[in-house]
Amino acid sequence: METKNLLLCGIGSCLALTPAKAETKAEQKPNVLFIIMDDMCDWAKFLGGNNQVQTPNLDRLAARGRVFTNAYTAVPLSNPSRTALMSGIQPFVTGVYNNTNEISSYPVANNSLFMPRHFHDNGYETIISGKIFHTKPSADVMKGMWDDMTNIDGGYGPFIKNQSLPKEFQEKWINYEMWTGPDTDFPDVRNSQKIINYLNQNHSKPFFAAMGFYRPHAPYTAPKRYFDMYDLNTIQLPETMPDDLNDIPAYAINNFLKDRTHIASLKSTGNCAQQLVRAYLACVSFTDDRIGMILNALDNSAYADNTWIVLIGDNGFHHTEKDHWGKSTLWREACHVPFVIVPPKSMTSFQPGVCSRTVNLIDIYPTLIDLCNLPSVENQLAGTDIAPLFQNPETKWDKPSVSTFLPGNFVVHLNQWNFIKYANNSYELYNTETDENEFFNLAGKPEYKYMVDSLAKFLPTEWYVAPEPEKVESISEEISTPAWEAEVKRLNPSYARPAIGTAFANINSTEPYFDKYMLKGAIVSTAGTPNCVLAGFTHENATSVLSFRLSNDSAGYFEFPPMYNAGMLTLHVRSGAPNQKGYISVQKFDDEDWTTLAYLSTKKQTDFSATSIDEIITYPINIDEEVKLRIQGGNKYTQIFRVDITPYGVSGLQNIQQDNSYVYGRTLKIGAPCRISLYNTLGIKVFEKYVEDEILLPQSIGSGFFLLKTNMGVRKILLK
Ligand SMILES: [Ca+2]
Ligand SMILES: [Ca+2]
Repeated sequence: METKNLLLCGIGSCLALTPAKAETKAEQKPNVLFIIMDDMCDWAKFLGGNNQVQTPNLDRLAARGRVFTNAYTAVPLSNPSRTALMSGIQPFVTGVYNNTNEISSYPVANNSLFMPRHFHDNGYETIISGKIFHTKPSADVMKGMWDDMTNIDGGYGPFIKNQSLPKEFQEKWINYEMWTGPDTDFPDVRNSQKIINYLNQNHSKPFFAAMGFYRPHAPYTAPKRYFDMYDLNTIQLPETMPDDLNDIPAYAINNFLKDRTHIASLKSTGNCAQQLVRAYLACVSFTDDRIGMILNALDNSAYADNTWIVLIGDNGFHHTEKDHWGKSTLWREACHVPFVIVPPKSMTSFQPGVCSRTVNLIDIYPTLIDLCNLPSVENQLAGTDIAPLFQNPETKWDKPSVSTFLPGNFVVHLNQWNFIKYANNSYELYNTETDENEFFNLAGKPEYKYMVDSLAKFLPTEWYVAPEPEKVESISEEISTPAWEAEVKRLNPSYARPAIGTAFANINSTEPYFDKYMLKGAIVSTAGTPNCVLAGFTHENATSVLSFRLSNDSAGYFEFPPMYNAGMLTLHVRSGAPNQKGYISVQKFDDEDWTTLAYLSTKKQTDFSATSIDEIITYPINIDEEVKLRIQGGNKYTQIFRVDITPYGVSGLQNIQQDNSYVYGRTLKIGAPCRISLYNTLGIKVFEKYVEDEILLPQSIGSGFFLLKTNMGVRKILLK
């Protein structure tokens, strides 16, 4: 068999193929099975990151391949990590540093030749199942990349229905549930079955099949039997050191360790931290099991002898180390990942084992080009072809790995040395040979200056800095702008503004807004009256602005779209009760119900002067975390003309980006089937439909900003 003989030649000799041999190899293209685990740190048995974890399938896969024990992600966060490894371009070149925007909004990344496209263009059938990208390149790019996208994504579900942790720790993500519903509740199960089915079919072309697991990423829901594999009473937390943070630059602590208080209370409350560690381990074992099924399917298929397997985690994870539960740091926990390359079974000359040379996931693309004999990609790939290390793990190697997290923050790994340099020039140095946990920062010690100096040479000298993002300073500001006025007219050409002087009580509610409250038609004042006293804002002669009314029975309320944080709340209100004071309340959604942050008293209507009919109430919300707020009607009915919430601190107020839906052009793709509703910027519902997977939104609803409501909440989208 030609293929077999060829593969037996081994990589080392293939590297020096004669043209004639290269042609032979090109005719017999090997398949690639590419597997990504989401948020999978080095807690696989074969990597030794946790000695309690049970990963029999990952271990048997690793035993057949080259295990890169010193492998790092390009970015310790899903979207930039995946963008870097799929494009082969460093994040500090593309500008894809975080999860916020779609790849399509970054020209360098979007226009790159992504690895699956390169396979596709060279005769491969390209299959995607589950989560490979986090946010996507443009629709055109995606279409050119994949032959079959019917099983793309699927989402992080199922989400927790029965909260397991004590009330103070209950939330959507960092929590768990021992799932007793069917396994098929999990997209990972459905998606991996798709790959198994694919391996059981006959294919005339070579394939690049990519399987992206959502686990062990939170929420930590997994079938109960995987929790049962671990005895909670014997679960050990990762090793930590009490004063570990004392020798870390303040920059790192302030920017990357924002959940210290939460983690401290988790660790000090019963066995909560142990419960979470067990939940993560259960999710690892769940994924391990599915990977075992894929491996069995491959081994029993016609492709076992001619398929390469690449298995990785997209980023590492802290499980209370450095008082952190998460990724997005430059320490080893967040950057160190599993990385295994398994050769086709026919390559019997291959000697499995570990390679401790320093490598990075960005090396995958050039390496697969070599292993599959694809044409090289010029002027794009930052990584290094590590096929020589696959063949001979002792190959002399002096190339460092560079990982990035947000602009100007880097870690250089080289052999046992980890050198972190932050954007403010503070830095850390660790020797993992003697200090695997990175407890002891050697950066300030004169005897290690030589190492700092030598590793600093590998730091990027320039990097992409994004233009300042447009901040949404106020959710309601559109209400007051000319654009908003135009929108009113576009949507309702017959809309008649009340005449100047119309009595307050005559302004009636018209439309439901988010199905939650009544949008009032207008509020009226004398021409030129600054009835909203924000700087620079008057109603001029038009004298109308949209507003809404809270009923006086506490049933009415105005709910904000979810926000990342909230600073100062400003309300422009007018009591509907002429001679009585009243109040309205500000509420925050906590776990399961609304809790009141403040009762804000409103003046009696007769207290307002003729030139200023609004009462302006300010209240500092000051919550620097994801928050859902609403203003609820109090004991009198109240007209609200305008509501503003400034961002907390320096961070921008943004609508929450859902992980499971995205828009390209006019196509809306959702992670899991659900009913979606679209509202225009007036809050009027313009479209509603049950969507299985994706939908092309009709032109009839127009372009511009819309509010998308799914079972995951509400967010703002832009339709072009
Ligand atoms: Ca991830
Ligand atoms: Ca330390």
